[in-house]
Amino acid sequence: MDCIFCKIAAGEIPAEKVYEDDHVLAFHDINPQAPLHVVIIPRRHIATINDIGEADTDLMGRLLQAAKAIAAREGVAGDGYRLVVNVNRGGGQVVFHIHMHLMAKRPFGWPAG
Ligand code: D5M
Repeated sequence: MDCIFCKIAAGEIPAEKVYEDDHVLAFHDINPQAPLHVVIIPRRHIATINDIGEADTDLMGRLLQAAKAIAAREGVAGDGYRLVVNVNRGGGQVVFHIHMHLMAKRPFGWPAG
């Protein structure tokens, strides 16, 4: 499968990892939109949030647990951070392997752009 995030998860493409466990991997975004911008992915390929099933409920929770751990480790939990999941092209998704963006260390407006 020609998926860049699968290749990162398989170690075939380098990434600046900040977190990993058996199910989840996180690395610095190659095109950061904030001073801290981390991409958090499930190791298993799922294209979009539209494709998750009941059996993926625990895995999706693990993405949030990883985000919490990374925020604490990076020292941004108290000040705050932005978590974003883009879904399909209309939602701004470019890489079709589910991922959560963790961004911090700058102000964030609302509604999101
Ligand atoms: O966001 C996809 C994100 O993935 C985008 O912010 C760039 C990032 N990206 C793409 N390729 C790489 C590699 N090789 N390393 C690190 N980050 C990467 P989306 O939500 O799909 O718009």
